Amino acid sequence: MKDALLEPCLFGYWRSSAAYRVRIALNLKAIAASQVPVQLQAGEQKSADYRALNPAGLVPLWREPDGFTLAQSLAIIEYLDEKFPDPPLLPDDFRQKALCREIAYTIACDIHPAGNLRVLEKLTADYGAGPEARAAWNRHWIAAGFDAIETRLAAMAGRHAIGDRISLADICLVPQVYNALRVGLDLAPYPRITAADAAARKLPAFMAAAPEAQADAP
Ligand SMILES: N[C@@H](CCC(=O)N[C@@H](CS)C(=O)NCC(=O)O)C(=O)O
Repeated sequence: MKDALLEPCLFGYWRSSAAYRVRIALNLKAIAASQVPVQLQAGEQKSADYRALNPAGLVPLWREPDGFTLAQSLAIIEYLDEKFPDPPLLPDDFRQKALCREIAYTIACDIHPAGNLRVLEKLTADYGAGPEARAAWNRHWIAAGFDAIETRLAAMAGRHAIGDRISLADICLVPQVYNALRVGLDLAPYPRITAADAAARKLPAFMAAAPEAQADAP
C-alpha cells in the first residue's frame, strides 16, 4: 500500500464498486488525485495501518494533504461536489435531486452492502456458502434493488438515469451494473437500467474509471 502525501489520494481497489463511483466523480470534475491501491483480496483493508486511516476497514477513503480524511463513497462525492461544483452531480430541481438520491441510495444502502466481500466471507465462514451460492445471493439482492429502480426509471424520460444530465444516479448505477454482470444477473428485465448504463459508460470519465483501466487491475 503505497501512499502519496503531496496531493489528495483516493484509497481504493480496482474492482471496488464504491471506489469506482468516486473515480467517476473525480474524472467528471477533472480533479487530480493519486490512486492508492488497497489489496482487498489480501486483506490490506483490515491492517492496523489502514484502519488507522479508516477505522471501518473499507474502501474508498479520501485523504487530503493536510490530513483530512473521509470515508463513505457518497459522502466523498457530495463533499467533492460542494468543493468543486462544476459540473454539478445533482440535478438543480429539488424533486429531481431527491429522486436522484433515491436511486443512488437504493444502490449504495440497499443493494451494495448485501454483496460486499466481508458479507460474502461471513456467508462462507458460518454457512459454508460456495462460489455459486454467493453469486446467487448477490443476484437476489441486486435484482431486488434493480426491480425497484427499473420501475422508477421507466416513469422518467431522458438519455441518462435522471433526465439528460449525468448525475449521482448514473455514478452509482454503472458500477452496480458491472457487479451484476460479474455475478451473472440477466439484465433483460431492465431495459432502462441497461440503456442508462450504456449511455454513461461510453463517456470518457466513465471509461477511465472502469475497473479494467486501473493500474492495480491484473
Ligand atoms: N458504504 C460504503 C461501502 C464501502 C465498501 O463496502 N467497500 C468495499 C469494496 S466495494 C470494501 O472495502 N470491502 C472490503 C471488505 O468487505 O472487507 C461506501 O459507499 O463507501
